[in-house]
Amino acid sequence: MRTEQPQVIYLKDYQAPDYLIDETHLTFELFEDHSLVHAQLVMRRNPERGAGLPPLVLDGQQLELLRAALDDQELAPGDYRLDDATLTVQPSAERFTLDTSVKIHPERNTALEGLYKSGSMFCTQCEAEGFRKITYYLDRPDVMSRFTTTVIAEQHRYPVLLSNGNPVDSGPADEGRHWATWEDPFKKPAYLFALVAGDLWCVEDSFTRQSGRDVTLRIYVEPENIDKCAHAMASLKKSMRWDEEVYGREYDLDIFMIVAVNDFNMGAMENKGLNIFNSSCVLARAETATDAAHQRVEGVVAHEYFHNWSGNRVTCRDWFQLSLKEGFTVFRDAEFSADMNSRTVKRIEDVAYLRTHQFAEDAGPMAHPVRPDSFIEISNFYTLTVYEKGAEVVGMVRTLLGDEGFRKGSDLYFERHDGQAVTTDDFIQAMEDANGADLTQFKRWYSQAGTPRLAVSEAYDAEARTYSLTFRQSCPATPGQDQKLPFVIPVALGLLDDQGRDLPLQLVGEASAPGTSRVLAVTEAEQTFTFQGIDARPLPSLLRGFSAPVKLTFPYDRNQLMFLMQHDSDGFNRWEAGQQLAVQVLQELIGQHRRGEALVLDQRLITALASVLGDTSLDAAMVAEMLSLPGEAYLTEISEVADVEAIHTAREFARRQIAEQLSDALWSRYQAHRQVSRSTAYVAEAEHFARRSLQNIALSYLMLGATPPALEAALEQFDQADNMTERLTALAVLVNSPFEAERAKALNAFAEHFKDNPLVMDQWFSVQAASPLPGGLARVKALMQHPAFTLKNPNKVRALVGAFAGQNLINFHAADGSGYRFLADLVIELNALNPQIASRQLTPLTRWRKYDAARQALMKAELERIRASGSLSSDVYEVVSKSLA
Ligand code: B3K
Ligand code: ZN
Repeated sequence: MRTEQPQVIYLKDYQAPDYLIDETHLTFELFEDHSLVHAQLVMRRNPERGAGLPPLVLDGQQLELLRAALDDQELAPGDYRLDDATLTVQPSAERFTLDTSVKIHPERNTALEGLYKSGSMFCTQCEAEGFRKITYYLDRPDVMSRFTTTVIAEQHRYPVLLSNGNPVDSGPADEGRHWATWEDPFKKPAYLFALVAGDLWCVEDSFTRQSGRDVTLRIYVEPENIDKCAHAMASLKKSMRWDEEVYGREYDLDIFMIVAVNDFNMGAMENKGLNIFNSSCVLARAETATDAAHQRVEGVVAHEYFHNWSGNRVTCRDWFQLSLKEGFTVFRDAEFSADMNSRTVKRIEDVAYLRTHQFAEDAGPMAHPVRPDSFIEISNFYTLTVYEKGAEVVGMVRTLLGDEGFRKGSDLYFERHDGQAVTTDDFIQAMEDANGADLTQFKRWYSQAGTPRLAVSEAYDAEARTYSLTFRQSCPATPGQDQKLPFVIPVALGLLDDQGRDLPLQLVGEASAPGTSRVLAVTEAEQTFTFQGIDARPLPSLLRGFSAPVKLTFPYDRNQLMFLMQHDSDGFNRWEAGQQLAVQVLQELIGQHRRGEALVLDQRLITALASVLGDTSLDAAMVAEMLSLPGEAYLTEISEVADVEAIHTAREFARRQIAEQLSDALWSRYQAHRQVSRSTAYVAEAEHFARRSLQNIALSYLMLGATPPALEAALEQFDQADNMTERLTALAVLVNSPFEAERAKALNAFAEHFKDNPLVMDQWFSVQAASPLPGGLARVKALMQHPAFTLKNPNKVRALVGAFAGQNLINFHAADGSGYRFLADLVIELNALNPQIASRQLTPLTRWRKYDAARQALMKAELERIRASGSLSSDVYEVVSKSLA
């Protein structure tokens, strides 16, 4: 907590460290009311920083210093300087050993950063700057050291003692205690340090590497969860194989461990050899986890595992380079998921998420480049821009260089920088060097914030048989960046003839057509490409596979969009055409509502969806995606000023129309799929996900009619389903229905059955918090009193508060400002408990510029109230002050 103006840290001020730490020897003595940390650091002057011995300034926060010694000489208080963030000592030789002992209080640590307790277990979270809450250190990623760690704790309470690397030795100690020593042979920055002590069971398996050596794999969980680890273990083995096959990357230790903890600020953490996971990203079995949860477990296990190379073996020089590891690793895990499941569906999900949430971030007060140039609190920069847009940037590099060129580049990158802490420039340099390419202009994607617009127009010349596309790019101003230079925008495209066939694409001046789908690199503010040999005006299919994170516009009419929906050879663009059609139709309805007119739905949307629904040759998951109308949050993002009520009313109206008019087709799809579900055991694989997703979206539509048969179907599915995917959707449709008695009964039955499973109770909270029925805030407030709810558990906060403010737009944006007041109160309370979670929950209020004047005033007033509420964490301070700037 601080009250004075916090410091801004700039990339341009980066300097290499004055000292290096070759070896780090740690001993932890864990007790119930405190813990002791003894550190021995074998250090030397950094030769890069020249001669002389400047003072050594170590990071350290919330530590009680018990002793310090330099080369075995005890230091007296006059020999060092101590403040609330640093310990300064004066070395007298180029090489020296520093010993410190500190007392800390993991048992009181509610921020869940550093060493803390989750339930009865000790665990750590050090990224980005949590290690300084464990011991005095050079807590920066360019200081890499070899660690040995000894943990001493009571044997009975903490039979399992873990740290990074390989186990070296263990044994009993006095007073019912025991110890274990771990040694990590790879040097690493402190943010990758981990320690776990607890009463844990583990599932063990092994993996044989390409080179033939076996790795032991262990997943540690609390005993009651031992039956929920199989999916994560299978995912881990698939990830290990995939990284060998696709990137040539082998695992490097003899053991790889995952530990599941209930109290965790994010999804998981890639600590070397000892990944610590939010239990929501490990535990999965049919009865308790949805298909989405299964896919998330697979994706997060892969993500953290892939970090072993993209993040750990090659790490970041400083935190401005965060996307070096995160963007690249998200790109890698998305490709893995695409290979394991349906590639097109994975792309649709990722793009829908990016366009809804990252585009909103890029248009708001916290907008920043993929490589930010300044921050106050680095925890605030684990953003959609660094992660998801960062992944898009890596994806564009691959699109521009081709698969083979990209692999050559990644091989060079890993080989050249193994064991180093590097920058995004180094990544691009390796890509350039391996391919003889020049990506100088491309690098603007790392330095310029904001979502580029790309307006496309066409011209057909019948006589010359040429067809031209003109691209005009621009990028709106973002905080600190008024003017932007042109980006390199790879546009994958095709041209369709009147039968929907792809035409050969031969640019004027080319001797032949390289193919029927190709990538044009738009590099100028305005640029025209002309194709030759085009016999009739074609229909362009632009930005196939969403080849760049831009807002592309082309003046399609609705008939053309329907044509693309049916014929585009690119599956992603078929979906995209459907979304654009739906957006046009919904915007028309929004206009009608605002003008007080009766709502009239363009029947072409029904026709288009009818043909999708009737096409049994289409992948069921694609049908489900195409039946999903753009969400309220996306409609908000693309509005100049979002009219919350109009958006909600228009979308609900369209959904009801679809439900009514396509009722027969929805019923027949629903029944056929439910029948298969009834007679098939649960399998966590793509084609089963697909079947259940279509079944569930059909049920959601059917239940809008609130007819007795729909109610009966929902109740049957709720009672009889053998898996959470079907049961939870049935619960959700009941919760959103007018059938009060059945709703209450289902909620009670569900809570009674799953009361001992916190992750399932999170789902129970979320379904209710997201319900658009009137009275949302009162329901959320009542649920906060439920015995299963606590503000101390981040999953609970996300399940209830996050779902309400992020997904229940009609209730959260209540015109009286009650939703805003509630959120601000909560942020003020969380600020003292867990600053990272407090700051995350603030996001919806930062979007105030999107709303009408009355709501803007209410939202700003709440931000101001938070600002004035007293001692703000740097996390909350940064977001509030930038939002009000
Ligand atoms: N690297 C961690 C994120 C740490 C966040 C710290 N506030 C998880 C991940 O991206 O894999
Ligand atoms: Zn990551």
